Amino acid sequence: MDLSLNDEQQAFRDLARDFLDREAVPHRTQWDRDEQVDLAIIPKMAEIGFFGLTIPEEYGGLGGDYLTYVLGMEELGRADSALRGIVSVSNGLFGKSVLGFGTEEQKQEWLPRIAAGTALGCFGLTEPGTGSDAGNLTSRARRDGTDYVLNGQKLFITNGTWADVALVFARTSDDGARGVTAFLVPTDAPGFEAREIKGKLGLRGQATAELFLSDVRVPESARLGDEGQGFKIAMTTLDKGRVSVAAGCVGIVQGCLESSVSYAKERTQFGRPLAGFQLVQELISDMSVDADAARLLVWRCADLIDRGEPFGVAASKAKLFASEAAVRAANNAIQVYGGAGYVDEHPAEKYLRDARVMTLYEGTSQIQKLLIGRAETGIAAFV
Ligand code: COS
Repeated sequence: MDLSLNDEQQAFRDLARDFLDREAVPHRTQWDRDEQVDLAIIPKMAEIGFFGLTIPEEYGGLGGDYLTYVLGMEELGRADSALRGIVSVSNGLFGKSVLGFGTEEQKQEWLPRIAAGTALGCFGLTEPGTGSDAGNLTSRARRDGTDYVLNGQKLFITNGTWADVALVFARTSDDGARGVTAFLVPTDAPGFEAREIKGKLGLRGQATAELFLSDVRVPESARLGDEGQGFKIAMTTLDKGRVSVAAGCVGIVQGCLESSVSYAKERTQFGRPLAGFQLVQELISDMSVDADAARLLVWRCADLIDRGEPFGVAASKAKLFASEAAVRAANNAIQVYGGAGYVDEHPAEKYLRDARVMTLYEGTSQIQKLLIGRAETGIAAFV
């Protein structure tokens, strides 16, 4: 595998970093305090191409390779994970599901708007009663003539209150994971309601919502894939989503490293810069190794995806390692900053609060370990 970036990949990474350093980094603390990013950044991010990464040019996207996508996610994670989440869910979880499983009409209807950032998508899988046990979801879709009528509740849905369209997974039969079907539900459909969840530990700038579906009627043409194919669609999409989360975590580790180095060189104690103390260098060295190791695991996934090879287990490894590394690095960054790191004037505490959910969502660390263990042994352990 060639680890050097080509000119286009390098140019996109530079463009993304430059843009985010100007448009996001100076505002992220205030957005976090406000519990909402300034939505004016969405069209600006779309102009850079964030929402069209991996969407083919024929649907208005950049049509870039997956390595370019993960470079973008890393830069977003370094700047503000709330922004990374908005993009990863709209372009990633929603867009990739439509691209992978949609009809030509569904692709034409949604992908150009997703790529342009004029529509946001969300991914309605998790429910109050089913997080890790996604195959057991209880939302229902009942056939009524040529329509489906959806009822149920979804929880922790990123973009939920901002989205124009929700990919909703609902049960069309009682056959476990095989009874789940996916639907593209416009969020202005009668009976659809989204309520924002406030008071999160991190990712405060993004809208995380609870969705309520009460007799929401959609036509058959809103069904994504076949009846009973929903769980596979969710799992296939989450495999890629986990790469995206992992890439964002690489950005968190990188951000922790850069800010810790800079603070440790500035701040003096006992008559010398913190950076001159061996125990501080140890903290920094651990971040540096974690950044490289996590990035290599993520780039391997991108390489497998770009070559059309299976990548699910590699994605679990990348997500497991990078998310745990992000928590470690952010915790160490606070240690470098000392008391100053406990206050949001410096980025370390936000990195820690944002990192914490990375070991939970899109499959907990425990679920990743089960998937890796299952692949190594060939035995599906009892979850
Ligand atoms: N890609 C494609 N198909 C997949 C798949 C994948 N990654 N993983 C599972 N499937 C298919 C299986 O092949 C199986 O198909 P068949 O019924 O045709 O054999 C079906 O889906 C059921 O798979 P499995 O038996 O492995 O399902 P389990 O109920 O054992 O669930 C876990 C496996 C627990 C690993 C799965 O539910 C999971 O990943 N949970 C975490 C969900 C999650 O990430 N939630 C957070 C969402 S935040 S947006």
